Amino acid sequence: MNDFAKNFSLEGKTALITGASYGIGFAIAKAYAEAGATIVFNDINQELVDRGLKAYDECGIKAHGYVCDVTDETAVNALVATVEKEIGVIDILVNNAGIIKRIPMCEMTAEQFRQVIDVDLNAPFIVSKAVIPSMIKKGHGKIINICSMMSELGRETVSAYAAAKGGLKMLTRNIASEYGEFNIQCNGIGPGYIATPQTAPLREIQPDGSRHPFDQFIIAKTPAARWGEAEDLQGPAIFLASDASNFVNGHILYVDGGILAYIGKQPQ
Ligand code: NAP
Ligand code: GCO
Repeated sequence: MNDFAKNFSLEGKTALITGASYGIGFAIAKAYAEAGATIVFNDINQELVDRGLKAYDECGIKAHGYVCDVTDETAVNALVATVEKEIGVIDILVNNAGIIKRIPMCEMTAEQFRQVIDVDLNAPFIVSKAVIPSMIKKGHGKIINICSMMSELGRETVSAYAAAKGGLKMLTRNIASEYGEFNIQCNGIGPGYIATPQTAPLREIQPDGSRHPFDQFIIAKTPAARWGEAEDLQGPAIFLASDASNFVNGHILYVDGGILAYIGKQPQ
């Protein structure tokens, strides 16, 4: 391997990717394994963890999977202690686990709003807080928060999600500010609209065989003229986990096919 390629290698690193049984987390973990990292992931129940373990195994990856609710601070601390004891200090954390509730704001209960904030914002705080002390002792660490278009933009029905992902952008900058001196880099990835189960309801084929109106809307809003695939996030995720990004801190890397750059199609 030449020096340039070595910069992007994750050989010898241990990576914890939350909620990574499938979807974006799985794609990122798969890339990390291919770059040499040992993969640790968690998910909310045993069924999902088993599904993830099977999927990693089919790719020839020996991943370590655990049941852990990222909103439960006691469970997260126990998970991190187990990983540190049995596998090693977590060098790379990807706060990927997330939920969305698409409900008009005035119809949303405060409890529903809190649930989204809890998983999408409080949990990255809890998991980051659990891994940072050992990163400081080890002398380095990478934290990557999976943000969103909704870290920058609003739209109907996603008030809680936008509030959480906007907050996650600022948590990212704050972790970078507070722990940068310990050689910890905390950055975000802001995926555009990615074809995963989370966005499946926005892509359903209509009873008359036509494409979902939201699907057509996203294609028109995206200069790349397509939905992203989870694999589109692999290169950026490797960059932010590797030595290649050692002086990149508090940055949100939007991987959106150009959505945030685009005012929209001009009227014909
Ligand atoms: P996904 O398909 O819904 O996967 C998220 C994973 O997190 C699921 O396995 C989910 O389990 C798990 N999870 C939920 N709550 C959890 C908890 N409390 N503890 C542990 N695990 C939990 O989502 P995705 O589309 O791959 O998205 C992954 C991340 O990217 C999310 O943070 C999402 O907001 C973000 N994102 C997605 C898109 C997109 O277009 N897809 C774009 C921008 C950002 P369940 O299956 O039980 O829910
Ligand atoms: C929605 C979508 C989005 C995406 C993504 C965009 O309903 O608007 O689910 O929020 O999942 O986060 O970056």
